[in-house]
Amino acid sequence: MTFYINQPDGVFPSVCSLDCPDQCGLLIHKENGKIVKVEGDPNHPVTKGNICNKVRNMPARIHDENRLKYPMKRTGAKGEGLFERISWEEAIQTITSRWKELIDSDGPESILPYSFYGNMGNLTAEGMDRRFFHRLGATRLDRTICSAAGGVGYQYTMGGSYGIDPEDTIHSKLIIFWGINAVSTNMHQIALAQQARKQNGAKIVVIDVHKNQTAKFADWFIPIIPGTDSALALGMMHILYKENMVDNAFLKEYTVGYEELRDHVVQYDPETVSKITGVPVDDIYTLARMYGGTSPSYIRIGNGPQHHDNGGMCIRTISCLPALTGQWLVKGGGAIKGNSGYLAHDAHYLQRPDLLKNKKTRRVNMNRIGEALLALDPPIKSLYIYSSNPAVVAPEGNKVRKGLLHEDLFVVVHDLFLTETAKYADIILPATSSYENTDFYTSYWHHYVQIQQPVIEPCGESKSNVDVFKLLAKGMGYHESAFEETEAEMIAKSLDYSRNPYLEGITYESLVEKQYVKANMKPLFPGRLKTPSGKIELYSKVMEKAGHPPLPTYIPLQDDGDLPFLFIPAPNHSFLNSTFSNNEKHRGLEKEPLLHMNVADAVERDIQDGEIVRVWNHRGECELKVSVGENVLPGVAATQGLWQHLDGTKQLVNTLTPDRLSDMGGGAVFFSGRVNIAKR
Ligand SMILES: Nc1nc2c(c(=O)[nH]1)N[C@H]1C(S)=C(S)[C@@H](COP(=O)(O)OP(=O)(O)OC[C@H]3O[C@@H](n4cnc5c(=O)[nH]c(N)nc54)[C@H](O)[C@@H]3O)O[C@H]1N2
Ligand SMILES: Nc1nc2c(c(=O)[nH]1)N[C@H]1C(S)=C(S)[C@@H](COP(=O)(O)OP(=O)(O)OC[C@H]3O[C@@H](n4cnc5c(=O)[nH]c(N)nc54)[C@H](O)[C@@H]3O)O[C@H]1N2
Ligand code: SF4
Ligand SMILES: [Mo]
Repeated sequence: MTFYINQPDGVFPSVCSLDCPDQCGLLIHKENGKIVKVEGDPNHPVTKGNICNKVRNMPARIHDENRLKYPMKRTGAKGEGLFERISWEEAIQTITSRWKELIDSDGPESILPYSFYGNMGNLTAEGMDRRFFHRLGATRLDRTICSAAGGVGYQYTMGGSYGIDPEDTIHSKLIIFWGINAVSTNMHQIALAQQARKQNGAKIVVIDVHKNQTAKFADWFIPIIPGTDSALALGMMHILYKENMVDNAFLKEYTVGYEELRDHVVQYDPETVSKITGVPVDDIYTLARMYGGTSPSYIRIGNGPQHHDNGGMCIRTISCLPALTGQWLVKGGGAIKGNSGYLAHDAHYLQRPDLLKNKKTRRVNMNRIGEALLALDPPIKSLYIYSSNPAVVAPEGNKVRKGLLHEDLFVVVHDLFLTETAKYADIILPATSSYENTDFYTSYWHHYVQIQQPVIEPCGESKSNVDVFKLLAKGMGYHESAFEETEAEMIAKSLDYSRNPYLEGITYESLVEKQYVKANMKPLFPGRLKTPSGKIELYSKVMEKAGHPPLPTYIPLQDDGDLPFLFIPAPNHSFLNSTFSNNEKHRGLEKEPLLHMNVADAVERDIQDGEIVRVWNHRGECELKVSVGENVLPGVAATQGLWQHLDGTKQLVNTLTPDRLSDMGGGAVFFSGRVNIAKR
């Protein structure tokens, strides 16, 4: 396995580790032991040699002089950002002795891990770490910040994270990008759509609250009032039933509740839906008739609509549409919300929840991390943060940062950089980049499993998540063999998972040999879904039991006060969440965050294009440069990018976002907050 590392020069296959659906195949060019160029691997069947600009500029990040190179301990006041170098021995000794004391005095649940998918490698993101914290008996973290609400909503309809094969979407004749900024966030779906456009004359429709790059790529952009998408989908269903554009044979064979749904959607007539969504009545008819009359039609369901109070129900509702027109039986027809179900590996083996020994340890929802640090009783006394940057990405940012400053909280941060979060650490540990590790990757969009073998030596004294948790286990005196396994063993055993037939034949050896191996795909239909009925559940008894309306329904957003704007702080093109926002090169590409507002709102407030405005609510305040125009509807303010704090700037958008939980899955509601805007 040290094969690539041992060659100082060459070109080596790799995989992009970022939390991005495309999970590109890469070629890493190495000279004198350093990465000098990253390009797409033309042999990757889906990504085909094309990669985004942010990863083309990855060498600047990997060899950035600001990479953390050795462990450090805090020397100044909490949050001041003053640290001095220590050895790994001292770091591990400090952490484990503090944890042993805490376990004696307050119990293991006084310790909380906090992580997300800064590196999507399965061993890195949810392997040795989970084993370690299960063994310790720490408070458990519900990792809900990204797609929890939509995941649950989609599951109610479809039984799990199963959509169509994106490679089939070149056959589509209508492609709807619904609340996804795919030009920035799923660029190979755009490439496939472009191919469909060329070869089949496919029409591309974008439904969004912001006329962003994806909206500009569309043949038809439909602006919608935030949080109202389920009403639009229900209005489409109303017309599909009324005008006999539904596929009755499919509904009968493969769904439950299609008759109840027909009666239920009578109330969502286009006039009513237009008032809710802001979409003109004629456009609702045109969209429904286009959808009902075009085959294959494909909906790429994004993360935007589910980052709302009603996000779960919204995705549950949109995901009913392809069933109405029987599109699941057509190659290139159907939908993708996520596809992770196909590549599910043996999580029980990898994460070892049995090490908890049936202890019912408490759970903290990561979207409430600020609240948990400030108010949980008994309190959290130590927080171990890795592969995530909560001081920037978590909602109610002021609460989060106040919580991190607590004198009694012992904070450890493991990262590649001194992030906004790391500034609050008592101990900082340096992390390797994915190019320095062994791991395996399973895309949540395409159907390929991929392997990463280390290409370069670790930067300075940095260590992978797997290695750090092995050291911590040793320091804690844990002797289970789970903490001894090699990466190769862990990959092999995770993939040896007979409960998922799609993985059959995919082994560690086949990955080493081929780099990319496709799941054994077969179409979803004909077949049995993992819903209780085995069919698409247009009517869901499980939802009813959980207290939700059993049929798709429009539920308005929660009351967030009466400030005039709904605030939509989405990701941007050149960063990956907050990753890259601390790298010179990428900041330069992005220049600065803009706040888009409608010209009517700007005129009313005497705000000029290009000036810096104050954006605030009861949670906090930001200052952003305004872009006045028609990119958003009146009453909407959109910005992009999770910028780190720079001295003298107020650009931490999550200062303004609510930490309420969505209707399903305990998801985040980044886009359901209200703000006011005024001249500075
Ligand atoms: N370049 C880049 N790529 C990324 C990321 C990144 O930060 N940068 N992040 C990665 C991650 S972790 C994720 S989860 C994905 C997310 O990528 P996407 O699925 O694209 O999700 P978002 O960017 O959160 O939001 C998508 C769109 O939803 C719109 N939106 C907000 N509210 C509503 C609404 O109520 N209705 C409708 N119709 N639209 C709405 C926003 O304007 C935005 O254009 O991207 C991944 N890829
Ligand atoms: N306002 C607003 N907020 C949002 C969103 C939004 O749309 N709007 N999107 C949300 C979504 S969808 C998501 S997924 C979250 C993402 O939020 P995060 O999970 O915090 O993602 P990043 O900001 O990319 O931070 C990842 C961190 O992990 C570090 N890292 C990378 N690889 C490794 C490794 O191998 N080991 C260790 N120890 N560290 C590593 C990186 O250097 C980086 O600092 O943000 C959420 N926050
Ligand atoms: S961030 Fe996404 S598009 Fe860019 S290289 Fe990685 S997987 Fe590909
Ligand atoms: Mo995400």
